[in-house]
Amino acid sequence: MIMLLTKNYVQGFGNVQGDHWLGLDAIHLLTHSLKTELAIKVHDNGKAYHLRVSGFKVNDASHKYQMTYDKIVGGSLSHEAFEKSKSCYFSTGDKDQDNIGDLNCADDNRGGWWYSDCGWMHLNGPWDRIKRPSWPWSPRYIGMCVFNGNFVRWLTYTEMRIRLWP
Ligand SMILES: [Ca+2]
Repeated sequence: MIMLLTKNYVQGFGNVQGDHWLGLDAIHLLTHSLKTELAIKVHDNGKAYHLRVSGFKVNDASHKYQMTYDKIVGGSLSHEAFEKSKSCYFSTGDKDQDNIGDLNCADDNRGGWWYSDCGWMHLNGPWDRIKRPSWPWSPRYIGMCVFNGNFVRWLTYTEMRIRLWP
């Protein structure tokens, strides 16, 4: 498995026809001076779940690509899972900027994200569940997922879109 590093997440990777990450610098440019809406869509067992967020912003490199927003305005996906990432810095396998001192969540989850702690939401994880015995709340697997405090929703598809606030 490829471990994507900070430079990959900063510059972006993939292509828009398939797996794609726009890049933190580009996301910052799109969001820093305009009010935007972030729309998240995920699939779990063929069923789609959504989240709409107003005022989504990603700060620049000197602020560790900190993510903020005004509020979650709706959607069927766990609000709490996304709220955990508010004001968090972006962590990657080679840059631990999460709030867990003895663990790099991005390394443990095999994907970059605005982690507070390791277990609530990460949309850039592996597509396949990978066995990993160390998580207390999920003793068997890592992979793209959302946790709502009670159960883990394992994802087969994730999408994040940004547009001007309507
Ligand atoms: Ca850490």
